[in-house]
Amino acid sequence: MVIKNPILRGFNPDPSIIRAGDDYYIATSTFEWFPGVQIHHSRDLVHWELITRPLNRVSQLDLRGIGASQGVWAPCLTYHEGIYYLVYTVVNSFYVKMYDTPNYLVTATDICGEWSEPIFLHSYGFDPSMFHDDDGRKYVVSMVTDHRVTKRYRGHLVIQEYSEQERRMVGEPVTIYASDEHYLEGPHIYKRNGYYYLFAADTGTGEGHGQSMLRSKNLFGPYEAYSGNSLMTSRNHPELLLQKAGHGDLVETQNGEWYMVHLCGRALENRTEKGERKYTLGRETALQKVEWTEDGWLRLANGTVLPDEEVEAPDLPPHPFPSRPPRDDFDSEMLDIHFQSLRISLDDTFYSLTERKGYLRLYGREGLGSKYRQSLIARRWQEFKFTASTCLEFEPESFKHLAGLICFYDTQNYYYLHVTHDEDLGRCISILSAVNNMYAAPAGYVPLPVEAERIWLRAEVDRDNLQFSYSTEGEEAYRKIGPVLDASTLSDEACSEGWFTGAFVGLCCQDLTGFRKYADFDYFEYVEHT
Ligand code: 6LW
Repeated sequence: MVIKNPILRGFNPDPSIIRAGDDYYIATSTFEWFPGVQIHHSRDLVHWELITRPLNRVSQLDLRGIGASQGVWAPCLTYHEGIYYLVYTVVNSFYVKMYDTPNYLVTATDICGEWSEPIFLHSYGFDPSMFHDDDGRKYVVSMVTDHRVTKRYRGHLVIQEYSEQERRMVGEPVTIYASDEHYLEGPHIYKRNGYYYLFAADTGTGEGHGQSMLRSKNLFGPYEAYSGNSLMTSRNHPELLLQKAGHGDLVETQNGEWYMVHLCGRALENRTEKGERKYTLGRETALQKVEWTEDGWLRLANGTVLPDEEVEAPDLPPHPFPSRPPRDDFDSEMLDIHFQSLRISLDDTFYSLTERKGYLRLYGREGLGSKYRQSLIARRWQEFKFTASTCLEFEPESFKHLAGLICFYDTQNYYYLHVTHDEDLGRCISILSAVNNMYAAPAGYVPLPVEAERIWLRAEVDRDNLQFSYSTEGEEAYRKIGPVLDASTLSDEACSEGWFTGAFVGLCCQDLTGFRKYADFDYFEYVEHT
């Protein structure tokens, strides 16, 4: 068996991995998407399945008003004596140097069960990670930012003790790393053969990203850097499939094999004006086999520092999961786990799967620029080539009533094929595009036949091309609407407000009069093409 990278395709950055008995779990960042933190499960490191998102109540996570790519950053999952610990940052501001990065802890005894209310740790930096020392004491290490323009360390990591009994940080934060040359973030600490290892991402999350390692006999340092740093990077290798490799975390199998989970990205050749390649799929997660050297450092098992697309699987029994049908008919009373909502909780204040059996009813709410109460559910783009489609019934009475199929990056960047009403045309169809807040309607407004009850909508994405189609006579009668659109605008590099997530496709409904006009969607289908 081989591990095929990326293992978690589409927007799944900052992976943190644990093993609990024979089960492996990876937590990844979710930013402004709700519920917060994705957890995938595996038993063989080859097959992975999305199983839960722990931050699923507003009392745990209130993202209303939060900016694009803020919210939940870099969770760290650990498992100690039967308890799962999840620490994470909820970023409130980072567009200015004076970051607000409150860090929280939630715990659970069942990874899919109810997670606790959050415990506030501190706001001292981001990328918090919990380390459980042999004596049971717990520490949180984080990446401290510094707003002082003239006196700012590029990399500055601190560690502080956490008292489980008092449910708060205790003692003083101690700087364990400060450097103007090497920028380190995403720190994790492990203990092995008497050494504390500080494992951290270097050089930021772009194509220069890498993974570094330091060690010390003392938890509080001084830490000695590994001469083999970066022990993994795709830097200067634009030909590799897995770009941006870094932000790693380690796991040991039941049989003593070691693997490193890490962030990566797959580039489009289409570049921004600044010359950066674009990543519509956001930052993804890959896995590499690693091995310890005789002198107690770590290297990739392939003998290089370059991440592999195919990696030798561990010696574990295969454990595939059943594949999901591409079409969700909305026959279940539960929304499919792949859907997330924007900032607000996924609840019956804006959708219903029961009011009309077999349909998803979305009540129209705020506009696509709103950071508060949108009626939008969407899933990640996970491959360069896919088709997404839906069929809706909607009777708009005002141009302020809209419903349809959307390709979405953030509140400033999307392509929206929607049904609406126009005073002259009656019910009609249109595309609204937003590219860094520049609006256009590239197909104009096309009237729809009065007798058509159902409208089929389709988006076909092929790398940087997006073509919308629609039909009023069934799935056999699609006709194109609008030009081929530039899908690469929905990428980390092209979006100017936030740049950490990835493109989504989904369904939404707006009633800008405030009276909750609803639309009924019969299904949502997402099919990948290789
Ligand atoms: C993550 C940090 C980073 O917390 O991006 O560029 C942040 N570096 O490690 C969001 O993924």
